[in-house]
Amino acid sequence: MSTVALSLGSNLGDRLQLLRKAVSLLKGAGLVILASSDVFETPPWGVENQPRFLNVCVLAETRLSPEELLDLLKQMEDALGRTPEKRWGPRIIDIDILFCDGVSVRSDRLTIPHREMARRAFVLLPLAQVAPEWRHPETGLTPEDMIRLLPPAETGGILRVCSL
Ligand code: A4P
Ligand code: MG
Repeated sequence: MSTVALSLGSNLGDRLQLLRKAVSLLKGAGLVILASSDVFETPPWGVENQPRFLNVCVLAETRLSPEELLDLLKQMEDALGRTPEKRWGPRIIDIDILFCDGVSVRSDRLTIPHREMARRAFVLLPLAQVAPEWRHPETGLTPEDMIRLLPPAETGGILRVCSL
């Protein structure tokens, strides 16, 4: 069994319903959810001219390898109706693998820990709720440490909306 952290985001359609549906699909596929963060509404990062996102993190246990987990997440995104979109553009659902135990993976398809996580408050705030003790295997930093290193503007405008 591995412990994995996933980041889920949506900024199109019924965003809260889509996040809840995605988590129930994860359970249906055999992942055991250990913890879910609150739902945060976050300003769009990367491409600013698009609707605000809802973001959550879940901590889960799985027997899947990181590659099998990625395949499952892609299938789930398709099942929820995701269509190809531009980089960092609007999407009905996006599910990324943040970490998988203390493992580092770097292949054409997969980078674990997620390559952008340290720059993204919309990932780190929910992650700090579900995995406060986790340390990035390359930097040794916890989610809170990474949040403290962000420019203050990055954490502005993020609102806790509700529990998942
Ligand atoms: N990939 C590599 N590593 C991973 C990983 N750890 N987890 C590859 C998941 N996928 C990983 O991803 C592209 C490819 O990355 C995958 O096929 C996989 O092989 P994708 O989900 O198909 O495309 P994408 O999500 O559009 O990737 P992109 O362009 O990197 O977007 P991001 O980085 O996911 O950013 N602002 C806020 N506030 N909240 C958000 O949730 N999300 C994005 C999307 C932009 N701005 C946002 C948010
Ligand atoms: Mg993705």
